[in-house]
Amino acid sequence: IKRNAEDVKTTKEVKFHWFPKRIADLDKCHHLVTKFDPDLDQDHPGYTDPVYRQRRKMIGDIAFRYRQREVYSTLRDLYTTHACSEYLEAFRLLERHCGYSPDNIPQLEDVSRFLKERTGFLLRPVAGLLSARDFLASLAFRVFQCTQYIRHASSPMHSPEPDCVHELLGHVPMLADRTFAQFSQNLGLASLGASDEDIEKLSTLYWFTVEYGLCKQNGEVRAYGAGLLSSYGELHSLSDEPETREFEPEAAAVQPYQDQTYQPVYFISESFSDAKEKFRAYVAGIKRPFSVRFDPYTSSIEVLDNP
Ligand code: HBI
Ligand code: FE
Repeated sequence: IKRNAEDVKTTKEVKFHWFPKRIADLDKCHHLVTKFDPDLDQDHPGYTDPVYRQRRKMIGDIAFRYRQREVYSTLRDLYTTHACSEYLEAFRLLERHCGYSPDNIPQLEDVSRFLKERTGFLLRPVAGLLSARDFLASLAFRVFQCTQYIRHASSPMHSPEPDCVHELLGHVPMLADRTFAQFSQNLGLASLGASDEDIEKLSTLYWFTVEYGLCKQNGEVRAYGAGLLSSYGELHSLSDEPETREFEPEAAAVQPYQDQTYQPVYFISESFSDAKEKFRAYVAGIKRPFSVRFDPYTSSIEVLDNP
């Protein structure tokens, strides 16, 4: 986040405080004085009134959310040069039809309806980070568990956990692509009833594809991973030519990953069809005493005993 570096300038050893220079910089003037906050001040007339405090919190959250405009516009500027064509196509449609814009956070229901028409994926609200097993299982049904809250306003460009910026700008556009949607569902199907070790491998595969995957397009390297597409810093850092390897599920499934800082290595796929085919071959090697099939008519899983 730029603010820290600019906080104190050291030109000719003269130090002064950072101050806003454009009206948009007021997004950074958000430091509340909390001494009369009804949640913290025992003398506040509303301190003992939980209904009042909750309402205050809701209104306060709307004020904080105002800063979303900064994240949205900053990321969007990078997409033309860094996102894959499937992402760009869906993003255009989401802006045209689904209320994606610098000063609006679209409703889950509207976005879910859009995805349903494109690929059959549904969004389902979730309160936070799920266990890998539960998260992957939902993908088997073409259901994407989607957080609703937004990151903390003090750190607009970074969130340690998924938030609605990550879901809406990272995951949703890719879920509108048919091949990518099928790949995601296949990951989910492979996870059903799998051993803990296999869940760990599938999660790591998910990490290096759905979250941090790169692909080749017209001789260029483009991002399709949601973790990249929702992080200005990491997406931008791709221009510094980080270490990349050709996507191989066996290798990606056991590659140590980084959830505190940028990835030390990225995997590049030739195309989504290619990634999907390689993954199919990988899954065939996972031992399970049964196989599963998704029945789209009833949205349920059929379990078939292996002979
Ligand atoms: N839970 N809500 C939520 N969102 C995710 O993206 C998510 C998760 N749990 C686990 C997870 N992602 C991945 O790290 C893999 O383990 C599947
Ligand atoms: Fe994610």
